[in-house]
Amino acid sequence: MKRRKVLSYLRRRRLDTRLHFTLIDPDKAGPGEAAEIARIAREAGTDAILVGGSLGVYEPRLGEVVEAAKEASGLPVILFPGNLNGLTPRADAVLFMVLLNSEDPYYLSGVQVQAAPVVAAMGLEPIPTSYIIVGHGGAAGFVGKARPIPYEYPEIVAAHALAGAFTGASLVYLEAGSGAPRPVPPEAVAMSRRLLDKTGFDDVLIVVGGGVRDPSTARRLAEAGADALVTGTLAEEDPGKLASLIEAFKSG
Ligand code: 1GP
Repeated sequence: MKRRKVLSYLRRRRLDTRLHFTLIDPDKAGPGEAAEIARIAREAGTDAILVGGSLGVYEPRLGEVVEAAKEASGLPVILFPGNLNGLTPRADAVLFMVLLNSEDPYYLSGVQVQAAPVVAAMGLEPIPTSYIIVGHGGAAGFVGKARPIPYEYPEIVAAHALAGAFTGASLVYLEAGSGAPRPVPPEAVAMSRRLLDKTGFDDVLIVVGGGVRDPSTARRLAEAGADALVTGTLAEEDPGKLASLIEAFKSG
């Protein structure tokens, strides 16, 4: 494994454009659907495919979904695991996450200790990621026993983002939860961006996801300073709408 190959790709690409990631949940899409979503997403301008979910992820189906998405898109496939069962050697990298506002030590250090030797043995590139659950939180928030940060407290989100960066994260992922009725507020993104830049952590990528379904929301998040947007539900339900969403985010 070449160290940090996928992270370097993301950082390099970010110099030219904001990034878009398409999330495929193997509990909802099999290899055939994954290939179709990945192909459309690639044409729509997505930069990488995330594969993962909170429940119902198992081998060999996970590996088959990863393989199908990779083949159809030619893009890096990055695992987005809810637990140890979300790992497969067939991916390029893994978001190696600490769920920063979990109340359960398992999601703060327990699962990482279990996963680290497996990630190493699989030859997966770990991308150090602080995962921060905001507002609704979705299944990820519930399963990860998070204490979601209320939508009304952008300064608490920003404090988490800083703490993530100061403890070594390359990515800070602000998550409202898949299918959330409200996305992460742009104010929370803007405040995180401001503090990261002010403290010299301007190379930390802010990833935002959960409940973003329309171009104007995507544009507001871009204007607030998000580096990457993750789209899952829309990609599964209405992939034809990805192109305008991605265009709005990247030009915002
Ligand atoms: C979920 O942030 C992602 O982890 C994507 O959310 O399914 O709402 O696009 P959506």
